[in-house]
Amino acid sequence: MDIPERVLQGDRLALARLLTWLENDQPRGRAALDALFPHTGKSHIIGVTGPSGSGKSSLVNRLALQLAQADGSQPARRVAVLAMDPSSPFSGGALLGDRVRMRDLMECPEIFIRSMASRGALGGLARAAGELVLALEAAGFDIILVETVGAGQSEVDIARLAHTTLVVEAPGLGDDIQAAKAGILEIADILVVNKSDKSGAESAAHTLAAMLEIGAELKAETSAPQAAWKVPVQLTSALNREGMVSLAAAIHEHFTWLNASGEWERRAQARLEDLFNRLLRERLYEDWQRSQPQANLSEALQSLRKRETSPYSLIERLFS
Ligand SMILES: Nc1nc2c(ncn2[C@@H]2O[C@H](COP(=O)(O)OP(=O)(O)OP(=O)(O)O)[C@@H](O)[C@H]2O)c(=O)[nH]1
Ligand SMILES: [Mg+2]
Repeated sequence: MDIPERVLQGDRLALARLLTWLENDQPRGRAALDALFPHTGKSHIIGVTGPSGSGKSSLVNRLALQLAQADGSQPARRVAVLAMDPSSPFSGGALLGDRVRMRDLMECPEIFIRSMASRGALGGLARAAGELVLALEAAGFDIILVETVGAGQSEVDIARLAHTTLVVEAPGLGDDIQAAKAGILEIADILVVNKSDKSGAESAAHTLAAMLEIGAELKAETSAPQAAWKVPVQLTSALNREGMVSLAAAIHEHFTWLNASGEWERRAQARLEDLFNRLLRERLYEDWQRSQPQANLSEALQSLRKRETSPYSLIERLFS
């Protein structure tokens, strides 16, 4: 049996191999994804972002377990976790902590975990994250949790990849206001204040709720009146496993809203178009680069370095 067929049947080794091909941008990965594409589009993609150290990995760990198990209103679900790993060959180590924390997930057969090197990636996501998510969709996971690198910047990319974006804050990081400035609150569908076991969590939650309120009023003034989603603020403690039932319920509510409002379809389309545009850009660039005599480019860059030609005129010249 070939890789796409095995992936469709839930073969985890085949899935792991496919993810590696995609991560390394191998042609056989693209060929497999080509075959799998009709089977994508059904998973609920949940992005988890927020400042470094707010507890994203710990929360994802607990949340995955919560979402995988059946509760009063929900059946058991198959959950995949895709975590961006910022560790460089020089600093190493970063993932090791996550691995230890994720150990209880490894023993849970409903949950699949994968980390992905995100060195040099912008916006908190690795370049091929979108392709890996497509492969996970084809593998039939009901829910895909994607944890970004905690840069504390505005990780808007994740909001374009996910149906539901969780922004995770925590008291004591001293950057609540910082985060709001960087526009990270704007991308939140659900705001999580983690480390509720620490002092200052409740007041941080109140401050953030007030900021969201102001943001929502401003938005209401500028955009068309529609069934707007009101961003809830959820207090959790990943450490003490508190607030997970309520967070899972908020996620389900957002899922219901996405479907009722037409946002599910709109976000799904935007995601596909993003992926298509990126692949198109890469392809055009590669083709163009291949068609250029090497001497042309080196010469052009030389005159750029000497500041004889501006980047603008250089591009005009190369295309004329
Ligand atoms: N007190 C307390 N500590 C927590 C909680 N959740 C996570 N932590 C601790 O906070 C630290 C950071 O947790 P991580 O889960 O690695 O945070 P992260 O946001 O994934 O960090 P990066 O991936 O480096 O951005 C660890 O020492 C955790 O044990 C919590 O609910 N309460
Ligand atoms: Mg982490």
